[in-house]
Amino acid sequence: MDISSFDPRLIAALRSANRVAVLTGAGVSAESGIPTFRDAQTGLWAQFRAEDLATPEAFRRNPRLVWDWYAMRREGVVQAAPNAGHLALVELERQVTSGDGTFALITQNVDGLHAAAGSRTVIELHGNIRRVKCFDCGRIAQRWEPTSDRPPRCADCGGLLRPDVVWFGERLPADALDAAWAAAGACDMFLSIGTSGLVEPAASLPRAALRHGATVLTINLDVETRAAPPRFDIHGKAGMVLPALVTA
Ligand code: BV8
Ligand code: ZN
Repeated sequence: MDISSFDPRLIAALRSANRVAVLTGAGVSAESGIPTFRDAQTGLWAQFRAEDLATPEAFRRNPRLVWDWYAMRREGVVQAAPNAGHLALVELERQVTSGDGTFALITQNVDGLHAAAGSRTVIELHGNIRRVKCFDCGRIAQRWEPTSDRPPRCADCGGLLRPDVVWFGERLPADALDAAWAAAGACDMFLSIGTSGLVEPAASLPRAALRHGATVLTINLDVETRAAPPRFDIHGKAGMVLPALVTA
């Protein structure tokens, strides 16, 4: 993939962009070996839909089942490494902010791979699986002793520990959500990468950017490549398209 693969109007828009906002989803971590939400669950988890396990109701019903699911996912995350897509976004941030440009990286991913790649301004809309917090008092626990108790208990109030992620039906962290809306509302270039756009309120961010006159580029495996400025869609893998685009 090289500069000739891209619509010259898109390259021109990227070059002149001064306020860039990026939204990422599970697709940007797929090439790091982390299954997306759309990917069917495997093994003993095959019988469950991700949406059914990622809820406070599921945790109340069966805390050990939900704790074990997240422990399994956490294992996969800590063994994963950022891929070329993550690294290209670090380079894009460097390019945009080397002048007086602004850059915001908004992610739905709970894997922490953007920060691990070196991205500086990461807005985690749905939390981070590497942290746990108390289901009762909400206190964050960076470390927790893997005891026979699954889930382990809060050292302060004895409540059950849960992953510090946002479950369906739960409110997103206000500061992260406000920062995301502000970035989408002020940007002149919005990139939506590897997200199916099914989960709200994150799915509304590209629309907010479009409403404010931004150019919106979508990179995904379930869109066809097409150009209808200010919208551009590119069918392809983030780890392939992003490095070529940033180089271009
Ligand atoms: C809330 C953390 C309110 C946990 C997650 C309005 C309309 C309808 C419904 C709602 C609405 N407003 C709210 C809702 C309900 C709900 C919702 O949106 N439901 C959906 C299912 C309809 N939203 C909520 O519940 C939110 N909370 O609204 O609270 C409130 C207000 C006041 C008081 C109380 C409450 C909370 C939503 C957050 C839930 N938590 N994650 C965990 O991870 O376990 S969501 C989780 O799923 C992810 O974070 C992500 O957001 C989503 C998965 O989507 P994607 O990341 O896009 O991944 P997906 O697998 O779907 O797609 C991957 C894409 O990548 C595909 O398109 C594929 O083609 C592409 N791809 C694959 N490989 C590659 C690639 N692309 C490029 N390169 C590749 N290599
Ligand atoms: Zn507690």
